[in-house]
Order: sequence, then structure tokens, then C-alpha cells
Amino acid sequence: MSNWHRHLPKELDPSEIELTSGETLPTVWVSNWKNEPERTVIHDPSLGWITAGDLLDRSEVIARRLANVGVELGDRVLLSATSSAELVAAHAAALRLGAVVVPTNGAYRADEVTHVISDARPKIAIVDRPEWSDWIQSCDPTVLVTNPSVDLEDGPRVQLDQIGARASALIGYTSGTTGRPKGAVLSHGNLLSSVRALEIAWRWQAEDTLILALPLFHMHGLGVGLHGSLAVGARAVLLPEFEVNEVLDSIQKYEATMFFGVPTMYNRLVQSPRAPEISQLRLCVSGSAPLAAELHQRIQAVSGQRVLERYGMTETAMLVSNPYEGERRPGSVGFPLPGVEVRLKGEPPEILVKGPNVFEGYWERPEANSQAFDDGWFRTGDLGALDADGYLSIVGRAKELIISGGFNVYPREVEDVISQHEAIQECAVVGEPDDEWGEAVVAFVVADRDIADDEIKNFVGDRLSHYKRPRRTYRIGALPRNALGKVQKHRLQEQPII
Ligand code: MCA
Ligand code: AMP
Repeated sequence: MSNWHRHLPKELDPSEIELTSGETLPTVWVSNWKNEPERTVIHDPSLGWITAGDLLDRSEVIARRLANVGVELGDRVLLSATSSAELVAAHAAALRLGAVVVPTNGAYRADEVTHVISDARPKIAIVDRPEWSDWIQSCDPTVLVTNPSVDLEDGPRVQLDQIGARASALIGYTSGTTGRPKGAVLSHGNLLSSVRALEIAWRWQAEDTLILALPLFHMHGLGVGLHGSLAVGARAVLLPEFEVNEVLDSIQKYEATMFFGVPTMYNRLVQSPRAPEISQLRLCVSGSAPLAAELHQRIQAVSGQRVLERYGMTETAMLVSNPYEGERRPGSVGFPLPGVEVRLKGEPPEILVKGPNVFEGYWERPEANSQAFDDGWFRTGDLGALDADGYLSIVGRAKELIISGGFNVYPREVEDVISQHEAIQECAVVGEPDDEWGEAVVAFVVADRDIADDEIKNFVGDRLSHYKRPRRTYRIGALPRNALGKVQKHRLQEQPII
């Protein structure tokens, strides 16, 4: 299924489309910056508008500083901070130098951080949370830790923008099906082809201004919002957190044209008496988790805005999108984006994908790579269905994954932590449908004594990111198991609560 011509404007001849021009993210950005250095491109929460010329100069200064402390082509640079122009400049600097950025969720706790450090072995970590310094250095004292302004000594001139499209740009940590998070290695070609496809499909133009309240350490905020804005030469207004009134004020103040968010954000927006204000945006996109058809319809009812839902993954960037022109079908993710091929295989049907956007493999995980691909097609672990008009819907997951407020939670990771609790004999973690979060993390435990929700919540919160904490804990007599002893998670809800 590659009916992606349905995304093209009528006047565009498909043979003219070039998604993989051999360029890299920074060569495209730098060319935009050099063409119009006076143009405002990024709005920083405290500094205000930053121009293209500022980003060009600032990224060069930081690239020299990084090179001066020994960062070389292919070296990993861990990046984790609240959204700011400094973070954008540091990201661009690392890429211009040919380093590989490892964006890392700022909510991570010690164990999660040290896993990434020992797996990716970055040369430097650019972070804004003071406690991370100790965590990183106790794991690997050779990693240099600095802040987002990269306050290091200035260095001599260095060669920039030398790498090719096949060079690695990002390592995004994601768990896939099992085990501890593994790094998905994305090349410049992967990431650039994805934003080129979005530029065409969403009619993204230099005149656009995006309100970007998503964190810049996952594919949605970074790979779509930031990379897309910089590649198109458009503007992005960075908000350090999502707050409904702040978003609505920013839409007015900066005459924004676009907003990208996860369903939890739309759920909060639609409850505001000011929700009709989003009607003035040219485009609202939702992704990272299923947008309930009822929420889609409610947003349209209060604001007239037809949210465009799309589907992506860390390993593939963006895959499938509802059309800009034509029906944006609630409950569906639409058609494959330009360049992307999708097919359904097996029973129940799993979504397999191919395209210039699909990564080549996980960082130093040959076994995981052989399982991830089926004859050159990447296995998404999502289950799909196509309707008569060719719209794709995600109808379930073959992988064990909970998506809470757009953040992914792997039950196994939470179960491993709860199992360490002195009163717990065994446990199983699942997602429960939840109006606000889409799915809420909940734990079923077999315990020696009564266990309060907060006890497990705090126990997990001390060890893992806040969004992985179970919102509820149910004490049951025994975990339901099949004849082979495997826990039957679909039967947990039937168990009597003690
Ligand atoms: C915050 N809390 C959460 C979450 N976020 N709990 C569960 N799930 C969450 N996602 C907790 C807080 O710790 C707090 O707990 C309570 O909920 C309320 O916090 P609040 O301040 O209201 O939340 P917030 O800081 O406003 O965050 C909500 C959020 C945030 C803005 C929706 O979760 C968010 O930024 N989500 C976006 C994630 C994202 O960027 N995903 C893209 C992944 P307590 O009350 O106990 O203190 S990329 C991806 O999935 C693919 C590639 C794709 O297709 O895009
Ligand atoms: P990540 O690990 O962050 O790459 O998460 C990717 C997963 O998010 C996909 O495999 C899907 O399960 C889910 N996802 C992303 N977008 C959507 C969407 N629009 N609807 C349903 N699930 C989605």
C-alpha cells in the first residue's frame, strides 16, 4: 500500500518529489540560515525571538567548543534539557560537527540515565538537571557534563557540515517489545526524508509559525516539530511546558498557524472555555497515541478545527497521516506519507513498513535487528486494519506497551521495579483506559499485606520517571496464568480485589 499520491497537492507531479537529496539536516538548515540571516526562527521562552544568523553563529561557536574537548565525527552527545534556543543551538552544533545526538527524557531517574550512558557511551552530556551530573559521572567518570549553554572554553575553527546523508544523526532510546531500552539509530537521510514528506503532505511553508509545547527529547517534538520547522525555514515558538492558557496566548501573540500535540493535550485544550480560539490555526496535528474519535469530534464541535491525526515511531519517524485536503477521518491515521510503503501481514495483521525514513537498526543489537525486520520490512508491533477507502486504523498492539499522555511505558520495566518491593510476591503491570491519559499505568500485585496506591507509586517514582508510576495498585490473590505458567494479562481485570 503506497497510495501516497493522495497527500500531494494537485499541481505537484509525483516524479518531481525528492525526499532523499543526499543532504543532511544541518546542510539544509544552514543554507536557510545563510539565505536570510535576519529572519526570526525560534522563539525562546526567556530570550524572545532568535534570528537565523544567531543560530548560525551560535551553533558554530558551540561546535568549536565541542571539538575542542575532543568530540569527533560519530561520537555520541547526550542532550537533555527543557526547551530553549540554547538547546536548539547545541543540537545543531553537535550535528554540524558530525556527532550523533542522544536525546534523553529529562524525567529519567538514576537507573534510566545510567542505562543510556553505559549503552550509548557519549563523550559529553549536555543536561540541565543538577542531579544528573553525579548519576552520569558515577556511571562513567570520563563523560564530560555541561549545561545547555555549553559553557566550555572556545576552540579554534573546525570543519563543519562535512558528513553525508547516510551518517547517523540521532540515537533514540525505545524499548520495542522486550528488555531494556535500546537505541534506534537514525541517519540524516531518514530524518530529512521524513520532514520533507511532512512538508509536502501538510503544506508546511516558511510563513508558518508552530507552537511547540512538546519536549525536545522525543521524535514528536524534536524530529517533527523542531527539525521540520528548521528544514522548511519556518518559525517555532518553544514553550517549556504545556499549559493551556500559555498555548492559547501564544497562538494569539505570535499569530501562529500550527500546533502539534498528543491527545492528552487536546483533551485539556477542549475543556477550556477558550477552546474556540484554536480555530484560527491553519493546522492542528495529533500523534504519539490514539486520538479517540469522540475527542476528535468534540474538538471539531467546539472550534471547527479538524485535527489531523498521524502515526509514527522512533524507529521510523513519521509513517502515515490523514490528508491535508479531503476527509480527516476520526479513529484513523490516514494514508502512508510520501515515500513510505505500508503493508499488513499475519493474523492479527501487523503493520510493516519500508521507506527512506526507516532506520537501519538498533545500536549494537544485532539480535534485535534480525527480529525487527521481516525481509526488509520493519515490524512496527502495531496491529492495523484498512477500510474500503484505504484509510489505515491502528486497532491494537502486538507489543506490550502502555502509552500514557504520549509517553511510552514498558510494563516489564515497571514490573521489575515493583518486584523489588519487600511486601510484593509477584506483580503484573497493564494500561487501563483513561479519559485524560489515554491509558493509565496500573499494577496488579500479590502481596503479604495491604498496599496503598501511594506506596507503590512512590516506590516506583523513586526509581523510574514520574509517568511510569502506577496510578492505581490492585491487590489480588494470585496472577492468572495459563498451563505453561505465563501470566494472562487480559484476565487480570476479572480477578477479585482483596
Ligand atoms: C505528567 N504526568 C503523567 C504524564 N505527564 N502521568 C502519566 N503520563 C504522563 N504522560 C504526571 C505528573 O508527574 C503529575 O503527577 C501529574 O501527571 C500531573 O502533571 P501535570 O503537570 O498536569 O502534567 P504535565 O507536566 O502538564 O504533562 C502532561 C503532558 C506531558 C504535557 C501531556 O505528559 C507531555 O509532554 N506529553 C508528551 C509526550 C511526548 O512528547 N511524546 C512523544 C513521544 P503527580 O500529580 O503525581 O505529581 S514520540 C512518539 O510517541 C512517536 C514517535 C510519535 O508518533 O510521535
Ligand atoms: P515510540 O516508542 O515513541 O516510537 O512510540 C511509537 C508508538 O506510538 C507506535 O508504535 C504506536 O503504537 C504509537 N502511536 C504513535 N502515533 C499513534 C497514533 N496516531 N495512534 C495510535 N498509536 C500511535
